[in-house]
Amino acid sequence: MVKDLLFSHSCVCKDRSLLSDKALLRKMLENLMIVRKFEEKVFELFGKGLIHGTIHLGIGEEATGVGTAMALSPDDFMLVTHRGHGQVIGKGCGINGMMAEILAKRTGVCHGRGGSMHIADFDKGILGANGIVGANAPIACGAAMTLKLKGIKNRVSVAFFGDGASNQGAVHESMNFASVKNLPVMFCLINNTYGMSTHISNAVKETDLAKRAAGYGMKSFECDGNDVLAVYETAGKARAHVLGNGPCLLVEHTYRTSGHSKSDGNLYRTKEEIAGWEAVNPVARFSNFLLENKLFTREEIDAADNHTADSIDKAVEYGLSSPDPSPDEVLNNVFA
Ligand SMILES: Cc1ncc(C[n+]2csc(CCOP(=O)(O)OP(=O)(O)O)c2C)c(N)n1
Ligand SMILES: [Mg+2]
Repeated sequence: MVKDLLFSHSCVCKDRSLLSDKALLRKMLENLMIVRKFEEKVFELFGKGLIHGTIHLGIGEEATGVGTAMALSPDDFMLVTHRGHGQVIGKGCGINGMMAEILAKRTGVCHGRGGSMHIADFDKGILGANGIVGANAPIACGAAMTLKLKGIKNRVSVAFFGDGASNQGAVHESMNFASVKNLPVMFCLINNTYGMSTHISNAVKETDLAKRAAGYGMKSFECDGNDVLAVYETAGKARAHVLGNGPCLLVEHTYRTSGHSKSDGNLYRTKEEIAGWEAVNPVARFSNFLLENKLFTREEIDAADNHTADSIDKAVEYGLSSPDPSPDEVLNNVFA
């Protein structure tokens, strides 16, 4: 069912009342545009040798991070993936601090210590990203355990992880543990069908990953991860389920049109496959939906485009003009 929807050029909105919330729609549109432009800029800066370490871009997957994070409460905890720029921007992490972080500057959101793959912003409930795929899941359980032990009933802890990570033992153990202890964890599986160059069909016999939830006594939710409205609505339902009933698995189907990491010869997939998905990219799809349904005018879409381009330019200016961390501070904020 989800696969049929994936090649739609528009979006599906079941709760029509969302469509009268123009501020929400504008925020979704701007967040999608910001994530796309932010990552394109990071790619450019990387090519100029201005970024050290590595980067993982989620071009094509913008709706997963934005739609899910926007469906959360500001107080919810979130553990993000190595491909997490969109997830943290959706939760409200400022792009100036993110750009400075990626450029390893003192003004970065982690004081230049973490870079692209380790962005954390505790004030926004973002407990960090992880270079160990799948390690988010047990940490999300720990955060959920804190909520449970403190008797906090209106917050959830979200673990983002990929289809590749979903095969890690730690992820299976976390789903089992969360279920046994009835912890408020939303397991958010971003299924882009590849773990590096390995297609999902070469990694698991049963590729319908939502079925796994049953093995842990959990409910599963699924959505078209290239449709920001579908993601937002489904993540909202999943969150409500967690608050009322305990953990669940949410599977979001998407595709990264960018390479796996800083270098990727794309030898494991065809140009046609990539182009097919580029044609249904989440930013264009949502813009088209807003236009077709006369929710936004062409001028309003263009204004959002200009405004977001401007904010990216300012973030780059902020990052590049920020000071490097001082060698005297090298041991500050380092715990291990
Ligand atoms: C424990 C561990 N094993 C292997 C790696 C190397 N690695 C980095 S990203 C990645 C693929 C992860 O695939 P998936 O979870 O589907 O996320 P995606 O990259 O598709 O977003 C792998 C194997 C790692 N970082 N950590
Ligand atoms: Mg993957």
